[in-house]
Amino acid sequence: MSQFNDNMTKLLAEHEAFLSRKNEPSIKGNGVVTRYEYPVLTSEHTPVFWRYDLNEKTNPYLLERIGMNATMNAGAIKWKEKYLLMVRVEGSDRKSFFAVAESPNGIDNFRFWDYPVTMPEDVIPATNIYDMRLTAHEDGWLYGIFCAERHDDNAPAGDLSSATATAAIARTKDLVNWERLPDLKAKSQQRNVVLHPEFVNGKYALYTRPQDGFIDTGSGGGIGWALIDDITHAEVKEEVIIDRRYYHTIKEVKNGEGPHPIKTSKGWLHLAHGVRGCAAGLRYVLYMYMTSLEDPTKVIASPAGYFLAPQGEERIGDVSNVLFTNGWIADEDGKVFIYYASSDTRMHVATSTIDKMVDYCMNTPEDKLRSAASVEILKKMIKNNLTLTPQLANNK
Ligand code: BGC
Ligand code: BMA
Repeated sequence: MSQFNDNMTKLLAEHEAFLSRKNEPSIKGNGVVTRYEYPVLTSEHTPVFWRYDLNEKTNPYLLERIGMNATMNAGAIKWKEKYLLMVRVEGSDRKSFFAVAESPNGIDNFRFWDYPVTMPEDVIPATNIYDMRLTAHEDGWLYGIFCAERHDDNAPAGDLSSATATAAIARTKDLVNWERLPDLKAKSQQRNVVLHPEFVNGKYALYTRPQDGFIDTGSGGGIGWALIDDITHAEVKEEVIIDRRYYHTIKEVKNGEGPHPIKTSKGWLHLAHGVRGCAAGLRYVLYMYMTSLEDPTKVIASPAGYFLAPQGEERIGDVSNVLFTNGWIADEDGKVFIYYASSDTRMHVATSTIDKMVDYCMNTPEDKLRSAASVEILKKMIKNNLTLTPQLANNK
């Protein structure tokens, strides 16, 4: 065997061993979710034949030709009994694109489909596309809503960073062939737009996230809700804020809907991200809330604080101190697979159940927005526990 063939065989064998590695629950959990030892997807999971030219004539040194930088912010769906992630893959050229990765069990053995998604362009081509939310809508289509980013040509000459964020809409029946619909029309810029899976008053419904500028949400008060007459020419005419931001909370600076909510007998179960600023930059954590089945604009449960925050290696990456989510899968038996990215670098899974998450939402105290109120809530818990179990008290 030639040296080249030898090296290539080794490269492919090592990659196969890496892809088929079993993932195990990590030991410590808080009861609500189980985290796992390994990330489910990293840039190293991308196929060898995406990165290497495997032709000895054109690549005699067997060098990587196309670098993959990150696999993050994935949409998710159960599809033909497989767990599918619609991954935001970012090349070393900083361009993001979508690619599907599939696993038989949702926890490990994720493998990318051979080709990335060919997403048709809207009238004005986007520079970058990312963070797709998948919704199997009751109209029979599978929708993908994602952010399309373009340079802001109104910026002063030489300002190459100002950009615009718009919600792009596409639909498919097979996750391969996509029909691109016109981008969402709205008064403000929009990122983190998510399609609700059911019609509401006969209309499509969107979770929105109005923002004054590309980064600043400014007067955009939080996660919004808008009814859409025609999804093929979607326009936000009226927008109400359903989940507000508050001073000195985990969502002081920004928040945004994660994947579309899961319908439960107690209400719609939501997963979202909240952002606060600090000396180290922006800190992104995940939180939950619930809305009413009768009126999906009405919040019925709002547990205080974060549900998941970056831990250990999750804290470090291209954009450190970030957890972000836009995909989860609820199985028929009530098990839920939460897919989240850490630090704009890699994808993880955490598992829970609908019952546990509903319990978490309904029975975690709300944020009363002041230290003194938090202490009162804590004292009540301590008092109840020590009344019930006096032997636990240290100073009797
Ligand atoms: C990045 C996103 C980020 C956004 C706002 C974009 O250029 O690709 O990951 O969320 O900027 O910071
Ligand atoms: C954005 C998001 C994500 C990203 C995060 C942190 O606002 O939309 O794309 O994970 O910032 O960089």
